[in-house]
Amino acid sequence: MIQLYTWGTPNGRKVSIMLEACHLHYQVHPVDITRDEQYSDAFLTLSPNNKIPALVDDDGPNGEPITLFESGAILLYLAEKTGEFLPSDPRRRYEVIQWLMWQMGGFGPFLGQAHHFNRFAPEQVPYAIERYQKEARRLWGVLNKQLEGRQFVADELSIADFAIYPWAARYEWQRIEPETQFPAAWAWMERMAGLEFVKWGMQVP
Ligand SMILES: N[C@@H](CCC(=O)N[C@@H](CS)C(=O)NCC(=O)O)C(=O)O
Repeated sequence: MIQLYTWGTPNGRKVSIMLEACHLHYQVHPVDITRDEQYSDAFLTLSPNNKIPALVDDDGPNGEPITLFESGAILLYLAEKTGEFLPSDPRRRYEVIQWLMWQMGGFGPFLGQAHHFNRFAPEQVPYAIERYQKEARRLWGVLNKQLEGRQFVADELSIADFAIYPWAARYEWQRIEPETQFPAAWAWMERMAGLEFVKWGMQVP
């Protein structure tokens, strides 16, 4: 059985979308980051970086348990475990991996900063709001361009879509209006939102 330690945030939901997409059985352990539960000693043994998500699979490589943190690593692990949503052809595989890395290194962290300064910072910091707003618009532009004339971020539905979608779905916190500003990305979002396993994954925990 797979144990998922998570909270209702984009990085957690990437993994629940993948688990749902692969029809894997899993138990959800909510880690309430608004109550600092990510700093508990018990959670630290699973996630040394004190962040969700973390995953434990009793049936890991060679049948031995494995514990993982970092959502991108977890997505790659699940894709390799199941043989799904990550093509085996090297060219197509690296196409997916590069967009996964783009999300992990750019679309996630910078939009996270936009969320913080737009919604949660105890004071208005115009420089920071403008800085992350500008970067959010640039990143959305990159995504939109990639999606022009395509169904999915890479050549087929993949872990890259699962990684990017939950961040895109928080567009209001980023002060982005994808329907008018980024129509190709919006069409993809509607496509993603219509998938049953995405609906389920987005409700975890
Ligand atoms: N690079 C990490 C980032 C994880 C991350 O930032 N998780 C956030 C929630 S989306 C978290 O646990 N925040 C709690 C904190 O920062 O204390 C991943 O993708 O797994």
